[in-house]
Amino acid sequence: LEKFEHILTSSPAPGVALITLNRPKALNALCSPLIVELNKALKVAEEDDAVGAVVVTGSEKAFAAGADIKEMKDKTYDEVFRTNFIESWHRLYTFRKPTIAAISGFALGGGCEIAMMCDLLLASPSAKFGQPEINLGVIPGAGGTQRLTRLVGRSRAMELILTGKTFNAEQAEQWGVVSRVVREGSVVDEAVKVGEEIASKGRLATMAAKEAVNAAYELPLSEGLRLERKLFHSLFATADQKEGMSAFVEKRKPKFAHL
Ligand code: CO8
Repeated sequence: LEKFEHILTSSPAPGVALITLNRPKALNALCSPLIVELNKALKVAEEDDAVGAVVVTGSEKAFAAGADIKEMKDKTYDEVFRTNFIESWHRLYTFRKPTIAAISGFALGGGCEIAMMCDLLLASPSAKFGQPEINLGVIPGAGGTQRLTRLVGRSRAMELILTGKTFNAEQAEQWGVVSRVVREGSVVDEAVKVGEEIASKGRLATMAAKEAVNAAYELPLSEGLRLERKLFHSLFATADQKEGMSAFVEKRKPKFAHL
């Protein structure tokens, strides 16, 4: 595994890659070099057949307290436009295997946006979410106005984004931003457990499922249903479909190919 400066990578369980944001002194503020490293780690995980799911986490105190304000402070319009600033963050969303965010502490601004790019979010009771960009004279730039709105609805998203106020883990669960709040101190273990379970399924099926569910946020219903059916049909070309269905009929556990 490659050595990085701003992130840590490990394989805590079979089929699971764990990426830990690791700039403790800056509460994991997302500077450009960190995003470059994150994208490199994702590329490795995408190409590694042994990886079936990726967990992204931060520290107990902060998942990530946003884009690096010190780095952004003096940027000009010319520069952010020319370099398409923030565009490269999107790599996490186009990553093709399932991703799980394990969130403790602050998930603010770009931190909240990075979490929402993951397919499934688990939170500690301590997790604190928000899009405080309005307090800095800007707006969310990595999907906050779009993803948060789709998750929590327009009026609630407007209140959060226009006032910059934060919301807690319980609210995040109630509103459907996270799938579960878990016991304090257990969020990474829980996320790794879910990742391990996902990685034990057929790889092509989990990738197809991810693609189909995320398409529900991109496509009109008739097109989404068509894509789902096409992906469903395509899975009949896989050994995992034969194995999965034979195992059911033979009353045994399936042994999927890419383990
Ligand atoms: N960027 C840079 N440094 C940060 C950030 C950040 N986002 N957040 C915290 N830090 C640093 C602090 O500056 C401090 O460093 P130092 O010790 O050198 O002063 C260190 O981390 C510890 O922070 P605090 O002392 O502030 O810790 P507290 O526990 O008192 O407070 C908070 C924690 C409440 C999280 C506080 O740090 C805070 O409000 N942080 C900023 C949160 C924020 O506004 N985030 C949004 C940033 S903007 C953004 O993400 C936009 C994304 C898309 C941009 C698109 C632009 C085109």
